[in-house]
Amino acid sequence: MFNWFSKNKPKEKDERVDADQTKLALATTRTGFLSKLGRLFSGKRQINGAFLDELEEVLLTSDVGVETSIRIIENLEKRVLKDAYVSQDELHEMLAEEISMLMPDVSLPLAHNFTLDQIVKPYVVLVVGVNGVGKTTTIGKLAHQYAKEGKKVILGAADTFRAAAVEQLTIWQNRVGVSIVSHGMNSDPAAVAFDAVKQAVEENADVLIIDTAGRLHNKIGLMNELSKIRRVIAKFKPDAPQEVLLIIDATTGQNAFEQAKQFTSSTQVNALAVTKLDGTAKGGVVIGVSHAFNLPVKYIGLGEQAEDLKLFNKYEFIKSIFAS
Ligand SMILES: Nc1nc2c(ncn2[C@@H]2O[C@H](COP(=O)(O)OP(=O)(O)OP(=O)(O)O)[C@@H](O)[C@H]2O)c(=O)[nH]1
Ligand SMILES: [Mg+2]
Repeated sequence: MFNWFSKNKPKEKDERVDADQTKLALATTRTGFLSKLGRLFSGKRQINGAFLDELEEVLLTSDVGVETSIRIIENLEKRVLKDAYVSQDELHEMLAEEISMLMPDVSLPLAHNFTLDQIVKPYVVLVVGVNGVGKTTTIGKLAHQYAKEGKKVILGAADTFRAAAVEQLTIWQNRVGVSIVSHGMNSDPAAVAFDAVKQAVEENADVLIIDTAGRLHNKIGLMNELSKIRRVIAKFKPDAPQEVLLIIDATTGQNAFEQAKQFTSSTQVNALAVTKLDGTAKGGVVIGVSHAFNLPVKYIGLGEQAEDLKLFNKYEFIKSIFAS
């Protein structure tokens, strides 16, 4: 009856997912979540009101978020006969299935699997998020992956707010061996974006990844700047940016929800990357933000090195949370 894990097991191993590293990185999240769940059990337990209240508490304290926790509880209530007894394994199976259903999958126009064949070149990725979440680092890692696949990659240095931002992107550019379009600090970020798209088209690049500022003088200024960058890109290439990747930092927990709200309301985000999942207990935020904002998680960041960005795989992620 309960076989979510065996039913959803991927048929082929995908190196870009790296199940082992995901499992390792999520160890803290898993331990916290499972030990809290474990405390609800001894043998089998009756699914009654008291149990569901306690379960909701476990989900909330695991940073899954209010909306998603309530939905999971409601769905469980619907599928389990009133006052039936379930084992811990059965509960894990049910939760896994519910979580899986609540998280949207990646679909076009997002290029998945780094196979850009279905997409008109250049594939433009606009990377947004508040300061310090890992935008520039994620861009470096992403450029590394695409370059390794033999793709021609250009970076756009549209975070012109700080000198260090351009420098940091240039370091990554050199490290992973791709091109960059930069006008230096304090230049107009939209002009950088425009020139980057122009160059990507002229040079027939496969991928253009544009870095943006995480902090300006104020929040409204930042949102206006991102809108302007978008408009300017679309003027040159109407279907771009195909990917607006919002970076959230798993360690910020509940704050990530507020950030997602800000950015989704002003920049038409269509994908998520959740960084710093290595060593935080707050992995539940991946589930909550994805569900609450109906955004597919495309990548997870599991460390600071070029190899530490992984393609998100729902099955491996959920398995990493429940596998004891
Ligand atoms: N442990 C860990 N650290 C990460 C990860 N991703 C980024 N970092 C670190 O987070 C810090 C901030 O990363 P940046 O890439 O500079 O963040 P940013 O969003 O570009 O920041 P601003 O340019 O200030 O807006 C750096 O020290 C990164 O090495 C990750 O997945 N795991
Ligand atoms: Mg940056």
